[in-house]
Amino acid sequence: MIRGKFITLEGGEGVGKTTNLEFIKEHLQQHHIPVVVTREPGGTLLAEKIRRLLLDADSEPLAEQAELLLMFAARAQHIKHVIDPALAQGNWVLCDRFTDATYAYQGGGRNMKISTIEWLENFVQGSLRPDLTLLLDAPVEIGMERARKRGAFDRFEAEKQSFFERVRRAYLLQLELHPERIKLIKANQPLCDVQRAIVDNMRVLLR
Ligand code: T5A
Repeated sequence: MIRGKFITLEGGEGVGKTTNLEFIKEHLQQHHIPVVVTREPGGTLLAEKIRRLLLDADSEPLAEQAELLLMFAARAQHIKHVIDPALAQGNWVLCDRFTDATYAYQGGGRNMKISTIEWLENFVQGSLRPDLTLLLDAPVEIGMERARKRGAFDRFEAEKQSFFERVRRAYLLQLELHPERIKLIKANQPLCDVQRAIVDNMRVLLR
């Protein structure tokens, strides 16, 4: 069995990740590729429970170390029970956020040590890395405005603008560090243009 490909979607709040997941899934299916769509934090029963703990805006303040460890605890469950088995069975896995989000939010947003995140990445993931990451990028105000229209803010969305500026910079740094894996998609353009750019950047995997 040929192992499937692992594609992740990344970007700040409201840039359009969830909107484009279904489009990418259909695009892959048109190429007769079996695809599993999932998300982080989450993707298994237990990881979804951890997601609720992480996003709950009304709970006690979360220590940043606890936040980081909960992200990787959820990820460990997700890899073991969903991502690895799906890839091994030849499915492609399309995931709404993965470890680049940890570098962006916990590394950039919370200023946590990058070496700690790297250590946890290696510990939890072994050699697993995405084959392709589509980074949707837009000015923070545009994403927040879109997210605001969608309803009440979760614990992350309630952060200040400066937090999201650091998140965006950290994502762009990931792009600089991994240009072969991460592809930039300008998200502040009409959806049809965003989707055209997505198709262009997926060509390399579909050859
Ligand atoms: N997190 C996650 C960490 O801190 N560390 C980690 O390691 C991980 C994995 C998860 C939170 O957890 C944090 C980051 C997050 O804060 P989430 O639900 O995955 O939360 O992420 P959100 O960014 O909150 O998801 P959103 O649903 O807000 O953003 P999306 O999915 O990027 O945006 P989407 O698709 O819902 O679109 C928002 C609105 O914009 C419109 C859509 O129709 C929708 O109404 N839209 C457009 N409008 C005009 N033009 C376009 N091109 C548009 N594209 C979308």
